[in-house]
Amino acid sequence: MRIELVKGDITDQQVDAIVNAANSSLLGGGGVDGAIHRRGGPGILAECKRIRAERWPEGLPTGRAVATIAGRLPAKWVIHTVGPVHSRSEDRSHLLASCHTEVLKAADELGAKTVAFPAISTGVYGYPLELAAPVAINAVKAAETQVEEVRFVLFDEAAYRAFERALADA
Ligand code: AR6
Repeated sequence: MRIELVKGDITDQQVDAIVNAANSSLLGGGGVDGAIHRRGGPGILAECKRIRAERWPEGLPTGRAVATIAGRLPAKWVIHTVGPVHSRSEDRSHLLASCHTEVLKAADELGAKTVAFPAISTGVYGYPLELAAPVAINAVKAAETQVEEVRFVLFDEAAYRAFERALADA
C-alpha cells in the first residue's frame, strides 16, 4: 500500500472514500464533519440517521466506522469514524489506531482502493499532532487491507510536518 501526504481540504479529494472525523451521534458537527455535510449535501445526513435508527441507536462507539454515500462530493463514499477525545490521564491511542483499521475494513467491504483520511482527533478532540500522527501512520502501515492508496490530507503546515516526521520514523 502507498501512503501519501498532501496539504489540503478533505472534501476536494478524488478518491474512492474519504474519512469523516465524526462524533457518536453521526448527526454532524464542526471541522471536517461540518465541511463534509455542507459540501456533500443532505443525502449523507439522511443515511446517517437511518444507520443510527437501524444499527446504532445509542450512537457509533469511539474507534468504530460506518460507510455512507458521498452525496455531491467527488468521492464515492464517506466512511465515518469516531476518534477519541484526548485525555492527559488515560492513553487512548488504541482507540485512535482502531479508527484507522476499522475504516480500512469498511473500505475493503466497499471495494474502495483509494482512501483519504484527515488527522482524526487533532481538532476539536484535542489530540496533540505529535502523538496522533505516529499512531495514525503505524496503524495504517500495519493493517491487512486491499486498499492500494492511503492519502492523509492535512489542513495546515503543522499537521503536514507532524505526519511527515511520523512517516519518516515508521
Ligand atoms: N479538510 C482536512 N482537514 C481538516 C478540515 C478539512 N476540510 N477541516 C478541519 N481539518 P476536527 P476531531 C483538520 O475538529 O478532532 C466535529 O465537530 C483540523 O485542522 O474536524 O476528530 C465532529 O462532529 C484537524 O487537524 O475532528 C466531532 O464532534 C483535523 O482536521 C469533533 O469535531 C481534525 O479536526 C471531532 O473532532
